[in-house]
Amino acid sequence: MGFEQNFSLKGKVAWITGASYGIGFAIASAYAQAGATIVFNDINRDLVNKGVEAYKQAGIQAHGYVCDVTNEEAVTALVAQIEKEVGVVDILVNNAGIIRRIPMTEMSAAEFRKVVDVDLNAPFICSKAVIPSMIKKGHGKIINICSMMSELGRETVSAYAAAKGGLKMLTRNICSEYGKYNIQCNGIGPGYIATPQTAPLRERQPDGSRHPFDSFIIAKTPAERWGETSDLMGPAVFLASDASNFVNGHILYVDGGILAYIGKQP
Ligand code: NAP
Ligand code: GCO
Repeated sequence: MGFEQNFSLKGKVAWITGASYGIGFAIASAYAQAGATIVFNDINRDLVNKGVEAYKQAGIQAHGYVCDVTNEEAVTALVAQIEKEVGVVDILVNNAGIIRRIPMTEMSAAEFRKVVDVDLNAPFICSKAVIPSMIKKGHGKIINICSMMSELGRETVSAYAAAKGGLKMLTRNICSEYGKYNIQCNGIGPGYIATPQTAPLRERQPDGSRHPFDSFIIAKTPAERWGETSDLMGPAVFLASDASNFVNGHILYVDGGILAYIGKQP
């Protein structure tokens, strides 16, 4: 077999959470092109149906399920259903996530908890649900979608940064606890990517000028551009494939160089 087989996902079942669109959809599309069978979930039937259609338009027969990833009972039942209807999950991507941009002193504890529930507790719940079968099968890949906020803070994103910082350490702990079973758990830390989640940060101003945050990110990024979801596809395939079998507990930042750069002088 050629060296490229190391990057093949043929014969693998990949579950990407919250993947009706956005980053999750792009990663799932890359996995399908690499040969994987795609399973995704989203929070309501309408989103799942739109996602199944979007995958179909891309030539992908994806298996879509309605599931709130914060609900442990529902996730446990979903994994059993996936194993029955599709197969054991070989690759889990904890992608589903939310953000609430609220100054900390104005944020309720309930709002803080909700963000942590989706962005940190859910990856724990989903990982816990798939690991036993990965152990039995003798291999597994778990990829957590972290963030610049796994390393940096900024105004108004206290809950999100706390959750994504915790997700970095959950990644390292799953690596530490399950590496002996040939399970690799790594993270992808996207920079600022053009998706619905960041649309408010890129809105054109009434005078047609760039949003101030948009200009700020361009100045902070050596690549001098926002990332596209397609920028994440290659790194995601690498971390899901045999090519990364000795990479564990690592957060691969796909950020155009933001974390390495002090920022363009005004
Ligand atoms: P997005 O466009 O907001 O998509 C997030 C997806 O997760 C949506 O389909 C959403 O469904 C789903 N979701 C939310 N809560 C859920 C729940 N409880 N159960 C199941 N699904 C749920 O976000 P994105 O920009 O693609 O980001 C995807 C991941 O990358 C997130 O973890 C985000 O934090 C992370 N990330 C994004 C960026 C960026 O710049 N965009 C950078 C770094 C990291 P609904 O539409 O119903 O909410
Ligand atoms: C924000 C953005 C970021 C990105 C991403 C950066 O408000 O600062 O939403 O948090 O989503 O996480 O890596």
